Amino acid sequence: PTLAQQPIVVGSKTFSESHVLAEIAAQYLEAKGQIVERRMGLGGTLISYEALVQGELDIYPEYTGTLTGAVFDDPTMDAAGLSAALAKDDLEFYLRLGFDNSYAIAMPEDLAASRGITQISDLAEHPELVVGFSHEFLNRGDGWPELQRRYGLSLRPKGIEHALAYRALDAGQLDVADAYTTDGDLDLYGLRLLDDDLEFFPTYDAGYLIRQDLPSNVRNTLSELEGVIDEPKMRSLNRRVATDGLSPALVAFEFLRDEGLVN
Ligand code: PBE
Repeated sequence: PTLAQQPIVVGSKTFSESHVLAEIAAQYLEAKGQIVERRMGLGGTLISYEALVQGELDIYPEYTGTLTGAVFDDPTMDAAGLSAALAKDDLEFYLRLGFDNSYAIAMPEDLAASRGITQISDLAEHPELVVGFSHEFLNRGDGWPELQRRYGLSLRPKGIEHALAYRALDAGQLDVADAYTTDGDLDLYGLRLLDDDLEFFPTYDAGYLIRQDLPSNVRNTLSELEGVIDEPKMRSLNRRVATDGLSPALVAFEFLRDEGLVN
């Protein structure tokens, strides 16, 4: 065998895109002869990041804006600053998969139209709106506390499991929620994504965050996944989980097969 046989531990955060991307890495490495252990659905960003630092994980999918905003609390950090900050923890944002998955603020289209709301700053005049945000968004450096400050909003958001947010908007239980821009079921619900007119949200390029001590043959194998997923592709993979009810492992398997990455 050309690859080291020490197991490589691949993990994910709790939402389905993270799970699909982790499965893509895990199954691709396995197809090349690498033994892999899985720790999927570990927790939120900080738990996953810490697990990587502690060596409980070797690889998990992460996003540039999440690292600068939520882990390092410095949204102004550039690519070089991010590499340096990660290197201090013996980590590396190893490769970009080819898409951006940002937070966005979503409202039902007809509600937004009837109140004349097109951009986030318009929310300042609508304190009556019922707002639900995903738990992590409520507390992150690139989330609600800073968004509220930047836009001067006086809304009172409550926490909601992200997987339930679109249905709650659809059922009229919520007026406003945070969306993830590559969510597969986003299009189904007739939502308006409000323009981020003060350019609050950073870019969230997706990629694999790895430990620097990852063996070079594993790195080389992983590097073959650079740029393989664009935004429409990621949305369609997420739709397979959210709408078709397939497991992230099956969606990852079919992706690798259909792209000719494994046979
Ligand atoms: N995101 C959008 C979040 C969840 C989806 C990429 C900014 C994150 O995991 O950081």
